[in-house]
Amino acid sequence: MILVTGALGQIGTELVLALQEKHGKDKIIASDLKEPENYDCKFEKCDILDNENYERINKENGVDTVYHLAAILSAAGEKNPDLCYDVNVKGLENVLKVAKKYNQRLFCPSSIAVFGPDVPRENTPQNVELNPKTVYGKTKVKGEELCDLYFNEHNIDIRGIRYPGLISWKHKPSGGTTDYAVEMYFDAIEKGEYVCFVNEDTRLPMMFMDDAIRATIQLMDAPIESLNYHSNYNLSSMSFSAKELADEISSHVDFNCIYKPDYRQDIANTWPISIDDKDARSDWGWEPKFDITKMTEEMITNLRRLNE
Ligand code: NAD
Ligand code: AKB
Repeated sequence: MILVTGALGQIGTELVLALQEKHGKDKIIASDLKEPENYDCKFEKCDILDNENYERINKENGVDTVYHLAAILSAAGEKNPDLCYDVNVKGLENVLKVAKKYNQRLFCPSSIAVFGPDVPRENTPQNVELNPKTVYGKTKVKGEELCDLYFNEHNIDIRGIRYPGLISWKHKPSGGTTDYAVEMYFDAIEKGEYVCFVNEDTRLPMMFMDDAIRATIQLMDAPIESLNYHSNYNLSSMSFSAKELADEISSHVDFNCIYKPDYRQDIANTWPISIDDKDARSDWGWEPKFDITKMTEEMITNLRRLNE
């Protein structure tokens, strides 16, 4: 059985569907803090900090693989650092202990937030000193370290990707810094106007969700002998400024983008502009399929359909 924690979030919403398609609906259990209504998957309500309940769910269901997505993202983390540390570090420790006890395979995502402002911001390499400025980034570095420890000392098969900002239409994200790129699409369609919380020159690494889900499954399917890294693969697809994205959306929709940077600008300023992902490409054959043009066509088509 496969368990997905944080299943109701931006990635979980789409990963559960993809895993259901690959393995069959009865093989997937979704889990999150609150039980949703009319949810089309076996569901277990669980706070990741409640280790007794978390272990019970794993034991009772014979879980052998976990996709651990429960987390607090960067903007929410700056507002509530204690919660961010608890969920992202203590929560992960619970997941790792259970993975060790039941010999599970584990997917645990990291983020471009592990990088700080002192690394090369263009084509940021896989191996650089990690010195993030945000609470979220620090918890993600700690997460990578814990995963490495469990891989090396306890022989647990753990894999993970440093996702860039993910753009999707099935779930509107909240709590992240890269959310502006998603919100811009939603508000362009729904309101014809978007107030963007970073300035127009802000350029960050981004990826369409379909590519991110494909990469996740591809990494989990890769033979372990081919992997030179485990919980921390750099992954890249596209980079654009907020203004370039607004221009691209404007070629489909008549909308007005206003730039009013807030505290999230400071977070964005410390992150890379683009990422060098040559190890993911050579170790497990990663190649993105979506660029900004193709992604925008998909986003606009689907959001228009949902708003009809
Ligand atoms: P999200 O915020 O959309 O979803 C996280 C989910 O975790 C939410 O549904 C939330 O209810 C749940 N959660 C929070 N606290 C919990 C707790 N105590 N117990 C159980 N569940 C809890 O996040 P996401 O975008 O889906 O991100 C998933 C993972 O991917 C995270 O580790 C995140 O750091 C990483 N990531 C995401 C992005 C992105 O752009 N979406 C980029 C880089 C890395
Ligand atoms: C965030 O902005 O916090 C996430 C991330 C890049 O980790 N989307």
